Amino acid sequence: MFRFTTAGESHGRALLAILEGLPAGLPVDVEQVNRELERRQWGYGRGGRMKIERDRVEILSGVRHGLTLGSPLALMIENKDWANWTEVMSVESVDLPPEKSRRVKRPRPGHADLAGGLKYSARDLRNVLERASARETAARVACGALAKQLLAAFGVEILSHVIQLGGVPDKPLELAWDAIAAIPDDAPLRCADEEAQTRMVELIDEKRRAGDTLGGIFEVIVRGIMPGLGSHTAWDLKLDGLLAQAVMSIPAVKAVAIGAGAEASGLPGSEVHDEIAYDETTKQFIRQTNRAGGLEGGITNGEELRVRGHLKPISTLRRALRSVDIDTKQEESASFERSDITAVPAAGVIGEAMVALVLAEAMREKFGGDSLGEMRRNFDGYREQLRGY
Ligand code: EPS
Repeated sequence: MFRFTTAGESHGRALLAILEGLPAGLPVDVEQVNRELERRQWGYGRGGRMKIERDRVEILSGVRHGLTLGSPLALMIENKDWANWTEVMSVESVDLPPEKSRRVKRPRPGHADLAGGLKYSARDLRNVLERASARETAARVACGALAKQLLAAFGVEILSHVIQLGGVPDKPLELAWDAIAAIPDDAPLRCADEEAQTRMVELIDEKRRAGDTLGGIFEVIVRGIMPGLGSHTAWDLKLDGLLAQAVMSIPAVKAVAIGAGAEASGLPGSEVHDEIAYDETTKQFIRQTNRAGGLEGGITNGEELRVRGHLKPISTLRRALRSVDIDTKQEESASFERSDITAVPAAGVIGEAMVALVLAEAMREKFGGDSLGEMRRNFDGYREQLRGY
């Protein structure tokens, strides 16, 4: 079984993850995991916290001499900011005077604060926000980086880019793999259209001055994926459903689309479905278009996988929205300490990780094997089967 779980609070000591189900014998590149963590931290519009953190992973188990053992991997990413929060986030009980307790009692509209407070009977909303914080996604990105390493061993590559931010440009960008792959690492918003990116940066500056925040849309693209992952046979085996759940679970994502997504519902079938042809030389079925985003019937069809995540604006606003004090029940403005203005490029990197984890699970399910060699034999056998179809 391929699965992962994370633990850790935003201002606690560390983030932790356990990842199970990688086959034995997979080479592990720790620096590649660190590069993914760095990519997640990058992006114009992040707040003061990203100046404090320098995320790096420590692998505590499951790897020996650079190769996976087939046993669970335990991962740790320290929170540098913990040094400033040792008392507030102490595991042992401590008596802090009210001015030092940093208790949160004015829930932010849009954040988990109030819903979580009601559910867990938390009178200090910090007990909710510490775990609801998007900081947790650093642990997901570390697991996703390892999933990417497994996928790369089978020729699968994953990228992401920002296709709209705060409504700029009017229509989300539609770009080919090469244009997305050419985005330089230091592009402020991981956007391939320089003119649009400049306008996005200006908009972020404007909203920063106004104490406001912004959302947007990222797209994850996967190339080299084999047809036949996922299944049409049961609702919970459909790969589009599994991807939607994984991407929807990213903080602030309110809609997920595959391929042409929502736009397809407004068009006639003749303008939506990707006509099928056969290439005699490569002996492969081909498509001129990919509005299905690489998935038909919940099964990969061999075309590029394209998944979009639509983010609402960050819910912590400097110009705070109206809320209610949970003690006095009086109107107050929502609490604010510091915040990002936007985090759409970071969400794209998290999207890559979540998509990689879902695909790694689907690959493990289809090709099995306890070692990488055994998995590869199964994979090669299936590829032969496709050639003979
Ligand atoms: C977050 C609030 C900010 C973000 C944080 C997510 O942190 P802080 O409250 O410490 O200023 O920077 O994101 C991260 C720390 C991260 O690593 O992505 C929130 O409330 O969700």
